[in-house]
Amino acid sequence: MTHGLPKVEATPKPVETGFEGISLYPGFLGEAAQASLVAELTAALKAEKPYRPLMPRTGKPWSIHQMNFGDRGWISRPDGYAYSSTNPVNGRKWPAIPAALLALWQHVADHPAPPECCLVNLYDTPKSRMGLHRDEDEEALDAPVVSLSLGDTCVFRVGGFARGDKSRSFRLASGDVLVIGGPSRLRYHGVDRVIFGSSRLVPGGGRINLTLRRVTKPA
Ligand code: MD3
Ligand code: FE
Repeated sequence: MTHGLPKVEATPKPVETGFEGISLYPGFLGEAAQASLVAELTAALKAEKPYRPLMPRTGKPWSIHQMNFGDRGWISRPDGYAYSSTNPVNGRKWPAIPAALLALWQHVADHPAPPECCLVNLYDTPKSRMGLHRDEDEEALDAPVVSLSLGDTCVFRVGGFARGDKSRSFRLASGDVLVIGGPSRLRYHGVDRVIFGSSRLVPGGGRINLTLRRVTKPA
């Protein structure tokens, strides 16, 4: 067990979210696995500094920091959203997706191809949030999105398929894994707020979200 994930027989059952295709695994990662992943991420983010992305059109900075692992990184710039194999800040290829996260995808994604993007969202101030949006820049919309939460709990919102549809919020705590696929893959979603100081896992406080996505259709 080098990847720090629970044994397969210890994998918890998902709880009902009320949305077909959205499965929540509360506490999928135990405290030891969370701590070892945070240590690995802290080291990686020292070499690859997270940056504040800019909103399309307005060029306004986001309230969070981001970076990517994997062959395809998701970026937000004044000219739009895109997938890029290189970091726009330093021009270099993104580092490889950590083995523990590839293993997480294998456990829960029920998809034959590996993820190509691991977007790291750092909710590092009490004002950090993410507005309602859809993940729609991927060619492989048949693949699910797998999300892991670390650190402070957040209030997460899921809506419908149009921006104004009714929505519901629920909390995501440290170690929780969310798998979004099937008929819910294109639902609107966002992060209303982070309950700052609710966890002591992340040095300096805040919340780390790791979102794994398949971007291209396998050849
Ligand atoms: C529900 N990140 O990076 S991940 C994103 O917590 C993003 O940082 C959020 O949305 C975060 O794009 C949420 C969980 C997630 C991802 C995709 C979804 C939930 C979803 C797609 C449809 C419905
Ligand atoms: Fe999203």
